[in-house]
Amino acid sequence: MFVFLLLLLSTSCNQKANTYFEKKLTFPNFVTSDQKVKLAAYIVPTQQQYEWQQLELTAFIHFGMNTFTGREWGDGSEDPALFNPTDFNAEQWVSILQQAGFKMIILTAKHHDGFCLWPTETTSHSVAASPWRNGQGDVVREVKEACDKYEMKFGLYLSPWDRNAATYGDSPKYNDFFVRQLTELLTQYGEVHEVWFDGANGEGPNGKKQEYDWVRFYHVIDSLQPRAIKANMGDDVRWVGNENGMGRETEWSVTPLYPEISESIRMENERLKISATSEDLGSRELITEAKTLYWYPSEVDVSIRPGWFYHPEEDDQVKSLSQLVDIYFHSVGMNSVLLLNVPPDRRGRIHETDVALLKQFDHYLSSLFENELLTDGEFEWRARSGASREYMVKKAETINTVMLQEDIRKGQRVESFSVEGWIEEEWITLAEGTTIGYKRLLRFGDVAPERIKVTIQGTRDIAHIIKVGAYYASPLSNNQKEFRLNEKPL
Ligand code: FUL
Repeated sequence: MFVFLLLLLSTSCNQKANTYFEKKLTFPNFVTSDQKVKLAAYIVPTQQQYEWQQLELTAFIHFGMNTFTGREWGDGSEDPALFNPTDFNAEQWVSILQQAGFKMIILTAKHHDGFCLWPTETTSHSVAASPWRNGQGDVVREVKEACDKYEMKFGLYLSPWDRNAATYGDSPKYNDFFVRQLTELLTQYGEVHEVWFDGANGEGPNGKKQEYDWVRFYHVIDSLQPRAIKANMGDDVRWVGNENGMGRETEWSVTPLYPEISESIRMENERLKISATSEDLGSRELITEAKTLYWYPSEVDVSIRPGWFYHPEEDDQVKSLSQLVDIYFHSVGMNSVLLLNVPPDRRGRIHETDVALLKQFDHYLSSLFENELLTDGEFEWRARSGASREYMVKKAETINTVMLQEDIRKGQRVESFSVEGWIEEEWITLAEGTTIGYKRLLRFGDVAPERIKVTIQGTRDIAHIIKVGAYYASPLSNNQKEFRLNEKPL
């Protein structure tokens, strides 16, 4: 690898260098700060991470014991007899989400209460002990079969924190138990495209804290489902840092952040003062301090309702179309994948209100982006710092939205850019930004320029811009319900 590094470092900006580092690069000791920044531009996603990024819209399904108890976090003492959907229909979930443009579904196979949605052999606290389908049901299987039928990808959320398991807190024993659960899920249901671990870690019944064996969990996934993306506490996809649907203005997929699966990584994150919620995860200053960089892109998880689980009293608090569209612009439009939670109700169906909203959401986005208003934004532009390029707007068309995309297979490089419009014989700034990455969407007031000009003001090496688009987004009423959590974007 050192030979590649030397070659790359000796290649000046105007020569073609095509040495890339997939997912991870540890710097040798001799590199300068500038060289580190240049090397960061050559870190690229794995094929699986690249395919995952292109999904753009993925759906979370929180369904389980909490659906029937009305809670968000069960304590594990719930009677399995409570789990009894009256009209369970996984095909309804999958078909609705597929028609709304979602490409993957991630199901909570087990939440913190420990109740398993599949008939596991590891515990009696599962659907097998419930009255649903006379104890013969398997939610995981029905969802997976529906996903296969509708050509949707399928992912699993398996909570490491388990408030029912007697061994929780007895670290080696619980880790064995968790590995058995993981093994069942990864061997009995065909291909699993994403495994989502959250980091919640509570006390065990005996007061002991559970030490998860993350390295072993990763190994189990890598050996049983080598193509699966490991998310959140996994090392392929990181949590954006909030649950409001808000990505960062500056969102780097190349970062020194790594999930804290060992003491040495915990110490390195501490040395760099970074965590999933940090505002800066990829600046030049941070790269200069870093020893290792990763391709570790962001996933924005947010619920369509106030809670993650369905509660009938929240039927009138489903997000509005304008809130959902804002979330789309702040997630997919900010170099992230959106993971939108749509929790089925006690019947085991997605509620009519949510269905109607998903249809409107799809309709809005399709009509927005199907109508491309530039004539010539579809070819690769290799841009150096300071380079500009003009694009023709279709005659007499009004625009208020711009899309920019880098070819991330050649790294994420752009640090700052601007978009101007030629209006009444002068260039007017329409939008400015920092990172682009896989996709950047910008909104501005209605204008009808003859052409637009994109300037790449700063880039870490030649930027590969593969798409510039312009669109007209029809106005959405702002007079809608407030966000439940209205913290500012990071
Ligand atoms: C969190 C959990 O505690 C919530 O209940 C929910 O599942 C969310 C997606 O992750 O860590």
